[in-house]
Amino acid sequence: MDYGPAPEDDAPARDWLNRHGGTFGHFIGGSFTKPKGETFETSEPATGAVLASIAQGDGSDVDKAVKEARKAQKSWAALTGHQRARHLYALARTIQRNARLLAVVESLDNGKPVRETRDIDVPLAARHFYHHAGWAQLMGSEFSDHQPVGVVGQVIPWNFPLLMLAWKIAPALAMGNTVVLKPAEFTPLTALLFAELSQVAGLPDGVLNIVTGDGKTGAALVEHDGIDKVAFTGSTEVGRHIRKVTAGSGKSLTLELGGKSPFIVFEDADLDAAVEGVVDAIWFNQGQVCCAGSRILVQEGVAETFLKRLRARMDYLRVGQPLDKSIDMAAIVAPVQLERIERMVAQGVEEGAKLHQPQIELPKGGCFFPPTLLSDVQPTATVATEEIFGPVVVSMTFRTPDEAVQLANHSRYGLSASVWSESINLSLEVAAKLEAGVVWVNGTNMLDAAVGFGGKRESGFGREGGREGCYDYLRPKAWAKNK
Ligand code: TAP
Repeated sequence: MDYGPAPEDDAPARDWLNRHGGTFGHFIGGSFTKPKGETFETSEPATGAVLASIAQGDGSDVDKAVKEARKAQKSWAALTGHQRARHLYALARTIQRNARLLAVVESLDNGKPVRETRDIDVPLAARHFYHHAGWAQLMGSEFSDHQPVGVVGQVIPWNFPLLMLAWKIAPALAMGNTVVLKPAEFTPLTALLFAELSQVAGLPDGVLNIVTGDGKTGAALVEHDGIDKVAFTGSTEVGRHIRKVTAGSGKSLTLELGGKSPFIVFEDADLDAAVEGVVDAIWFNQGQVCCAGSRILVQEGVAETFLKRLRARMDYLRVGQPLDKSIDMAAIVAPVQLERIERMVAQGVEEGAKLHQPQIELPKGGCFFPPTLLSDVQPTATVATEEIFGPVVVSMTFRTPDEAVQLANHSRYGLSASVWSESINLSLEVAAKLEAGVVWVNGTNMLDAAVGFGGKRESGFGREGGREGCYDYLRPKAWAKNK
């Protein structure tokens, strides 16, 4: 008999889908368009069942959305900071009021555990709007001599659909911009639900527009002449392409891209805490996290003990259905991503890595992959250099702090890093030398709306969160008056 908590009730989410007849158009100028033309299906990664049929946006849909955003921008920017703040507070509060519904829709569409959507994705999304309501009020003082960029085209990935939407929309709106956002093809539902909720919260028409579709829709948005800035989160490959096509266009650009973040364990570290750190670093959201600690670097003297404890811990991880509140990991977002993970793990083994996967039964019929450790990996191996974006961590050893730094920085990415040691001096000394936008000491995945998050090198540029993130949605303007 299973004495675990009852699974989360999915009836309200199913009701919401049914209210829309299982079909969604774009959200343009404050209402949903009638879906016409091409559509695609979004399904549950955990079962393969279809959830809804979604409009595939083309150039003319993007054009309409950009025009609505342009129409709304002047009056949105003309509001006082205080008035805009009230709208952001209303959005935050509306997210909180609908937290359960958002959490379940997100878990169904993305496949991630409802424990995470309920306790992390949704609360952090609300927090982002609350935090940026504060910045909106400071528009006239803190950001004097700056103006809104204008109309922003935003393209987001599937790994944190609602949270990435919040990271994009909250600072853009707070700083007086209007938005056209394209969610990922695999996970459009919470963006559409959020759009509906924005009407409940009283957001003026045209301030937020959502155009659904695949990469072609994203490309049409990025290349549209009517937008003033592109804010993109996704893979380095697509980011590189976007940088090329926007070059010379006058559009501002921020890119939040991939990562291959080091997780450095020194021999004086609290090893049990570090083992729990790995669980959070790589098995949270099935490792589909840009800042996942996917490369363990462990000091030689403790490597054997540490990896033994990690393997033992892995045996207690539970993989199950997203709405089961007792599980640690649920589904991978889509078959194509699952195949990529399987292929890369096979390649890792071919290249000489030692494979450990706990003997656990995976649910049938969906996209599931077990927690995986590849040890004895060479620093140049494909699995040590390429982002896997799945529940797979590789491990290597080092002898000295200098060697740890060298190994950690042996990457084309530079998003995050995590250092585990009981010596604050050693931790800070190493942290200063790491090529990363954010470094965590004795912790991992510590994100806050008040702190600018972003990368260097091929992890992109620009920041999301905090004061720095606001500046990315503004343009400086110098004023001079002749006597
Ligand atoms: P991508 O394949 O790059 O897709 C990201 C978004 O771009 C999707 O909405 C995608 O549409 C769209 N897109 C694809 N081709 C495009 C084009 N030519 N022009 C404009 N838009 C285009 O990434 P993904 O697989 O969804 O997400 C995983 C990646 O995102 C990983 O590399 C991860 O590290 C990165 N990521 C980074 C961060 C930060 S903050 N640095 C956070 C989360 C994720 P479709 O999905 O509909 O094809």
